[in-house]
Parts: sequence; structure tokens; C-alpha cells
Amino acid sequence: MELSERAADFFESVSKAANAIREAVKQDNYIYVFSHLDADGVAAAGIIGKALYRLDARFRIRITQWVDEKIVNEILEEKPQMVIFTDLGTDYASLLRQKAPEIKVVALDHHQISEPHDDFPCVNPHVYGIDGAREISSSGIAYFVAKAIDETNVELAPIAVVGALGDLQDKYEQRSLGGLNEKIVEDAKSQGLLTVEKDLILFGRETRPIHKALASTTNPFIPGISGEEGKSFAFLENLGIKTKVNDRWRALRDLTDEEKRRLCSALAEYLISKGLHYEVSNLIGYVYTLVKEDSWTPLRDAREFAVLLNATGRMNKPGVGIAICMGDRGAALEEANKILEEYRRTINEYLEWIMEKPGRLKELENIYVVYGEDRIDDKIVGAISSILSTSLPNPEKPLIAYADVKEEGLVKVSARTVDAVVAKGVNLGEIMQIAAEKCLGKGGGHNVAAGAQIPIENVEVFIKLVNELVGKRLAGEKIGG
Ligand SMILES: [Mn+2]
Repeated sequence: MELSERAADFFESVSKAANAIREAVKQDNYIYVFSHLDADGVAAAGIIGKALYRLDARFRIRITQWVDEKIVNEILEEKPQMVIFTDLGTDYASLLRQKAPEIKVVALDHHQISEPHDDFPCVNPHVYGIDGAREISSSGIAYFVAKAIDETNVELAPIAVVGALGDLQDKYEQRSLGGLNEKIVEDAKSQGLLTVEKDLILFGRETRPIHKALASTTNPFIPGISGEEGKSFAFLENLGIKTKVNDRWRALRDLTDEEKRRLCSALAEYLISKGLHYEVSNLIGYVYTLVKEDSWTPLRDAREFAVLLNATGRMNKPGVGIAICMGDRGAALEEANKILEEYRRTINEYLEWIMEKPGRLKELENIYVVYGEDRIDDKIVGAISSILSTSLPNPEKPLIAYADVKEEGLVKVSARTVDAVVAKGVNLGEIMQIAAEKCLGKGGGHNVAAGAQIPIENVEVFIKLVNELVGKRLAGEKIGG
């Protein structure tokens, strides 16, 4: 079926959700918004927050890593008249409805759900045959709902683009966004808020001296250069690319086309010499620029903006990220910059810790495992697995990383792989779900990126099971049901 046909039903569910929210505000309902702590979740919360703010609604936003029974009980205590879940919680929405049928629920999420729900407004692309891992993210869904509430919210389109990039949905040709995300990009462009162009994809293209941008790039991961400012500086010197002109550092955007071409082919050669053919295609791609944002801020480049939002969520300061999505700059941006620095420091510390001793990253038959235990923050383990998954000796082996959540007696697991592995039949969302359920936990997510929470004592069994399940899928065996 064409996207336009599948999208028709999707947009019908969007308008149902928009109507329910508008109606609740009209009745002066107190609305509680729950969202996930990653960039997509923070962006989705910011978009819904702004839409509610514009309606003069009474609302509160809470960002969380997951929804479970404990959180459902906390919601019950708060006695909201409506709960909106974005980027998480759809399966718990039903439980909430059972326990308190008087509470209205809306769920806006792109994660695979166990069954379609029709007893409350639930917008989920998977129900309509739309791929929630690449065609639209939760901030995109939130955006369409916000736009259906009030056309003015079209100005939030760039935030939805940021969310989609934060969820690594740039899986189309040369790292472009496609599917329904493309409609959002068009909205943002037509409002004069966004430009899209092809360029080298280095992190901090707008904000950082070129050698720092090169060293900060982890997708693609360039061994010997990623994370190594000195070496990255030398690499540029060798190519005769000046890092400074008139005493001023140059950013990637200051390079001439010829210099960019020289840099690009040198990087490609370098990656190939390291056996990383796979990564070369990630060097050049579409760059999304929020043209109304000030130059030299991390909000100009949508991918950098996403990292900033993610940092606020992971470092327990999601309110700062949400405020920025809702339009705050000034002090909020200053604080966000500090959070971003701290986040980078933390991640580098973790990566160093993992590489320090061989036993911390182990290669099994079908997967890699990072034993984060009580050393890695469970909120940051996902970022660590994303970064490491692009730099493995064998990138076609999925990676799982885990960290203890001591106070809950759980471990949080994060799993990542590449599209080539998905093409061979491995769906990490499915594998996390099956393995976690067998270990008395919960799991799920997308085919390339998924997660689980399981009781601490079952972690060894869980790892063994995931290793087996991946092997079975690679051998073409069925594993579900
Ligand atoms: Mn998401």
C-alpha cells in the first residue's frame, strides 16, 4: 500500500487525539503529560507542552525512563483528568484505564505495541503499517497532533525534525529523513525555518573548530580520530587544511568546497584502510539547519540540537530541554550548554572505563556485551551502546549493554544493531521482549534499537538467551509465540 493510503488512517487517529485534547482543555481538565527521557521524548513533550500552553491549559509534564505499575499508581495519586503519554507507556495506558476509567488517556507513540488499542485515542504508526523506526517518531506524531489542534503549531515542525534525528530515523538515502518525516521537513522548510543540504556530516558543523568537530564525530566512528582532538588536528594539518584563519578557528561551514572534498576523500580512504567500508557511506549526507537559530549555538544543526535534548534528559535536567523546545533561549540555553559539556565528559569517562579492561566488553558467538554493572548510569547506557555499536570490530553483530538499577533490583539493558543485521531477520525489539519475559522482566522497542529491564539475578541467563535468539534468527528460525 502507498504511504498516502496508510497515512489516511493514521491521520484519522491524529485528529481523534487532537479532538480529545481540545475537548479536555475546554472542560478545564488538569492534564498530566508523560514522556520519555531521550531526545525524541523531550521534543515530543516540548511540542505537546507548547500546544497546551497556547490553549491556556492546566498541565504538568513529567519525563521518565519508563512506565511501570509504580508510575501508574503515582499517576492515580495525582488525580489528573487526562494523561497524555508520548514516546512511551501505550501498553500501560490500558492498565491505567482499568484502574481509573474516569481518567481520559491519549497515547502518542511510535514503539511497537503488543496489540492495537481502540478504547482510547492511540496514535501509533505500526498499527497502520507505517514503520515507526524510520518513517515517523513520537515527536513527529506529537507535531501532527499539535498541528491538528491549532495550525499555528506548524512552527514546531523543526522540533519534530530534531526528535526524529535524535531517534536516528535518517535511514533514507544519504542520511535523509523519509516517510511521514518528510512531510514535517516540508512544513518546516515552507515556514522558512529549516534548510536541507548535502554536506560532510561532522558533529558540531556550525559550532566547533573543525578539528574538534572531527574529534566529536562518533557516527561514523573514526578510530584514532573520534575522541582524539590532537590526532584530528594533525590529520587536518597533513591535508593542508587550515584550522585557523586570522586567529579565528574555522568551523566545517567555513571550509571551501574543494577543502571539504579533500577532507572527505581522505576520511574515506582512512576508514577503508581500517576495514570500515561500511562507515564510508555515513560521511556525507543531508544536513538539517534550523536557520532561525543563532550561529554558533548547538540549536542550528538539528543533529546537534538532538544531542543537547538527549543530554538534558539523561543528566536529569529534562525541564531545560523542554523549555528550549517550547521557545526559551537565554538562560535556558546557557544551562543546556553546561549540561551538554557534562554529558560529554561522562560519556568519555564511561568509554574509557569500558576499554580499560578486556572483560568489560565481551564478544560472544552472536552478540557483544558491555558489562556496565553498577559503574555505568542506567540512563546513559543507551548512549554508550549507540556509540559502541558503530565501532565494533564486527559491526554485523548486535551489541547489548547493561547497567544496574540497584534501588529497583533491576538491570537496564540497551541493545543496538545495524540495518544489515535487521535485513537478515534480526528484530531486536522482538528479541528483547521474548528474552526479558522469560527472565521475568519486560522488553521491546525497535528492530535496530531496543531495551529491557530484568531482575538483577537473571542477567546471566538473559545474556545467554539473547545470544541464542540472535543466532536462531540468523539461522532463519522462528522464535516467537
Ligand atoms: Mn522515540
